[in-house]
Amino acid sequence: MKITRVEAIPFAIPYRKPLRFASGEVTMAEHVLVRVHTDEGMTGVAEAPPRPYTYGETQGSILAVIDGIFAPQAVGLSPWDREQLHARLGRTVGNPAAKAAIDMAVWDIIGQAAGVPVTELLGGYGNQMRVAHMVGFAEPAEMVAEAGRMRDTYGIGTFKVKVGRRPADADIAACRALREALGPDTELYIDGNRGWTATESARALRAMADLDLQFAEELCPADDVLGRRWLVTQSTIPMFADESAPTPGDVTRELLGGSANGISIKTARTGFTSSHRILAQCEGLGVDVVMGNQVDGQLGSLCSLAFGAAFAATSRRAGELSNFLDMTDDLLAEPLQIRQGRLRVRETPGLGAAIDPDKLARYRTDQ
Ligand code: MUC
Ligand code: MG
Repeated sequence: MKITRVEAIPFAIPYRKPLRFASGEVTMAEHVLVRVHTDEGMTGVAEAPPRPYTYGETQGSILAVIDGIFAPQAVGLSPWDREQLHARLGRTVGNPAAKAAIDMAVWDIIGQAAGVPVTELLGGYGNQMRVAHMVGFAEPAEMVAEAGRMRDTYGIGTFKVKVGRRPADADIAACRALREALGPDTELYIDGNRGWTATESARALRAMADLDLQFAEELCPADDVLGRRWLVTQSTIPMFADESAPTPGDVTRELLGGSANGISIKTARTGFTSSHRILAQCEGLGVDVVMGNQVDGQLGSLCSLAFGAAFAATSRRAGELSNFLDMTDDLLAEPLQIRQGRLRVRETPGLGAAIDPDKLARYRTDQ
């Protein structure tokens, strides 16, 4: 079997309400659908969400790098030669979401060819994950109402609260209001998207010390090298690296440099191949992981779920799998359904991600 074509299709689906966080905001899912075709008629799919404020990629840059560099490197390879594909894509620096989408679409083909779900191919630990929902910036009462709606409608019991505003008091008040409204059994953690300095972060953590936060993600920039190390020594909760650790090398630097003691794994930026490497690194070092979300649509969330459910370490915590709930529509023919706070992987070979052709025709922006 040979790869014959790699298609990169831009699409735009509006959000019902924007998701706001310290490094940016998302109002429209302007993502890229990647379809990898083979000479045996099998097609693999994945999506690439551009996050310019995190990795510098835009929808246009993802299209250009796939059409101009990655597609020619992939065409002619067998989908099974994924390490060869990985090596070829790796010759170009950066472009994590573009590379990850091709990698995952190829794994989708491998699953279809083998007749097994990708989750089983990757590890086969389980078939479901608990879901964590991300609550963006708003007034505390609005954030409480959103979390309550997610709990009541979908049974979600874990929330990641976006922080990093200045002054920090708005975030401290929101976290306190969420803890008071949701009670002690709800799991809460925070993500600063580098909005604070290390000293602002330390002060905010002290003010929230009684809120039983599980961990804190990326409160200050990784380039504040000594400040971040100092913050880790101050903190009574684990400090997770997200956008500061998008490659295995960055993970090593953050962990061994003492700048983080947990890692967010995002298939949207490391696909299945590099996510697996990062997971093995973290397990070997005895470091906790969480399955993160790059504000993915349903296809991206299905990919995170397929990976997260495949391993014990990634299944332990709730995975961030619910950002798609805020989109007005999606491309998947069979929508994801969160029930009792959980998402189940599909039993179909590959990813089980059939694309609705009418929806794709409606939302693609290249025709
Ligand atoms: C997160 O965890 O930071 C926001 C920007 C991005 O790249 O991912 C999201 C969520
Ligand atoms: Mg984050």
